Amino acid sequence: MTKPADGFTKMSELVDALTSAPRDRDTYRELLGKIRFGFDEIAKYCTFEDTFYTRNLVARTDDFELILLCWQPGQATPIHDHAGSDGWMFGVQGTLEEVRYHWKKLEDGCIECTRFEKGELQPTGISYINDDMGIHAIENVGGDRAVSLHLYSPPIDACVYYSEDERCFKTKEMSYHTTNDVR
Ligand code: CSS
Ligand code: FE2
Repeated sequence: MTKPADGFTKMSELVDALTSAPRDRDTYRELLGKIRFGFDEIAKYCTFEDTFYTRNLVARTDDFELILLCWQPGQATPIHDHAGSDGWMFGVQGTLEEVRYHWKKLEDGCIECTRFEKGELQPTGISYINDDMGIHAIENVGGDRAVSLHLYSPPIDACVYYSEDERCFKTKEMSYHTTNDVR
């Protein structure tokens, strides 16, 4: 049985542990699995906008970035990649749907994305993706606001997304709505 003391009861404890850990997939996954804090530790990073989900920086080093994403009902990402990074998503609040896709180039040069998997992220759930596993889109399918904590290693400065209108991939520079590095 895991004792509560084995986990992180403060966001700063998680950040300290990530900062001092080696850049290692299994270690990062294990550390996320030790989150024991609740919404009170997360509330100060939350911002919501009506136009787009928000990306709120919690901590960043050369090895990782930890970001809190806040989603109004119906807000979604386009289909996107993760620029070669490992990406974990920890559910904090609400219900997020993840749809994974394979893609191929058609004879006319356009890109076609085919969905092959659908999942839901609920509070305390953890999902993982990298580019070898596919590209994906996330949507807040619940009736309430949703919040998720994302760990990318290394940090993602730009990613590739799928333009449904033009049926091609485009590059997007990533930005933060708020930065509140706790280190
Ligand atoms: N990659 C998206 C969220 S879905 S993993 C982002 O960081 O904005
Ligand atoms: Fe993603």
